[in-house]
Amino acid sequence: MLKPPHSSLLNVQSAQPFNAEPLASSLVEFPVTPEDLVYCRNHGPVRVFDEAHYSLVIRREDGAERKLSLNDLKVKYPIKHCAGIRRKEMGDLKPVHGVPWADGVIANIKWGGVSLSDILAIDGSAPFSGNLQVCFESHATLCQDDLYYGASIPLKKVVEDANVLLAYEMNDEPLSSDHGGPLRVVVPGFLGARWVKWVDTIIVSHEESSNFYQQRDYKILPPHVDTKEKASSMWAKYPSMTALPLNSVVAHVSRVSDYLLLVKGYAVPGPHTNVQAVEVSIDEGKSWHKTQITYQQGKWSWTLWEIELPCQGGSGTVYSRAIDTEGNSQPRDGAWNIRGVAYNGWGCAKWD
Ligand SMILES: Nc1nc2c(c(=O)[nH]1)N[C@H]1C(S)=C(S)[C@@H](COP(=O)(O)O)O[C@H]1N2
Ligand SMILES: [Mo]
Repeated sequence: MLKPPHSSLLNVQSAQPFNAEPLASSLVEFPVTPEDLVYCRNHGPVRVFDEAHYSLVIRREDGAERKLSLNDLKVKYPIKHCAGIRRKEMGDLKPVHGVPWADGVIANIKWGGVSLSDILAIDGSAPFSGNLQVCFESHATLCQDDLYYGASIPLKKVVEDANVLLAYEMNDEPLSSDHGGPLRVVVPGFLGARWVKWVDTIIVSHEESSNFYQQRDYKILPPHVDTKEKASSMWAKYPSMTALPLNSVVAHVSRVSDYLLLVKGYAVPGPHTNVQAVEVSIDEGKSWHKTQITYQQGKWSWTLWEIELPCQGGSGTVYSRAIDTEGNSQPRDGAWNIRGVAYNGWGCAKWD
C-alpha cells in the first residue's frame, strides 16, 4: 500500500494508526487552518486511493442502489463551500480511555464538495421525513475495533443544513489521503467522528449505524461509569453524540511588558447558537474581561479572540469562558466521562 506523506508540523500521538495534532498556539495564528496544521485522527491505517477507481454507492433500505464515480459527483452537482469546524475529546480531570488529545484537535477549514442533500434528493431515496438516519461507511481499511469505519447522522441534519457535504477539496486543494481523500463527509457542528473519511457507501436507514464507533464509543457516559467493564453494559443506554458543546481554549499567553499580558485563543459554538463573546479572568473567575473577537465567519467557523490584560508581577492562571447568543456560558468544570469527550470546562493556562 502507498504511504501518505504526513505533515511534519504535528506532534505525533501515535504512529500507527497515525494520530497527530499541532500546538494550539500555532493554530490561532491562522484564521483558516493551513493543511500542514490540521490534526490527523485515525482508527486504522491511512489509505491512499487512485481517484479513477474510486466510487460511491448509495443504498436504500429496500436494497435499491446507485453507484457514482468521483467524476459524476464533480460534474453533476454544484460546488458548495463552508468553513467547517472540528473539535475533539480532551480529558484532564482523571485518566480517560483514548488518545490523550490536547487542544490542537480542531481546524477551521474551507471545504469544497457537493451538498449531500442534493445527492439524496436526486436519488429519491430519502422521503425527507420521519426519523431516518444517514449512515456512512468506509471499507478502505480495517479499524482497531471494527471491520470498517462507520457513523451516522440524523437525516434531519442533512435536510436542514446544505453545508453537510461530500467533500473532495480542502482549502481549495484536492483532499489529501490523510484527511480522507478522495472523498469524505463534512458535518458542520458535529464531532469529527461523524466526518467519515474515504467514504464509499451511504445508506438511508431507520437505524443508526451499527458500527463500533457509533454504538460503543463517542457517547457521554455518566461519571460513575469509570471502568471499561462498567461501560460495556451502558453504551446501548446512552445517545450517540451529535453536536459538541460551547467551548473555549486559551492558546497563547505572553508578556508584552512587566505589567501587561497578551492572551489569545479560540472558541466554538454549541448546537444551535453562535459565540457572542469570550471573557477571561485572572482572579479565579471573580472578575471577567471581555476580549476582542478577531475572527468569526458565519455560523460554522471558529471564533478567534485576544486581549491585553494588566497584571502584577508574579504568576497565575488565566481562564476563558465563551458566551453564546442565547446567553449560555461554559461551566467552570467540565463533567468527567470515561472516554474524555465533550470536555468544556473553562479554558485555562498558566502565566508567569
Ligand atoms: N474512515 C475513517 N474516517 C474517520 C476516522 C477514521 O478513523 N476512519 N476518524 C474520525 C475521527 S474520530 C475524526 S476526529 C476525524 C478526523 O479527521 P482528520 O484526520 O482529517 O483530522 O475523522 C473521522 N473520520
Ligand atoms: Mo475523533
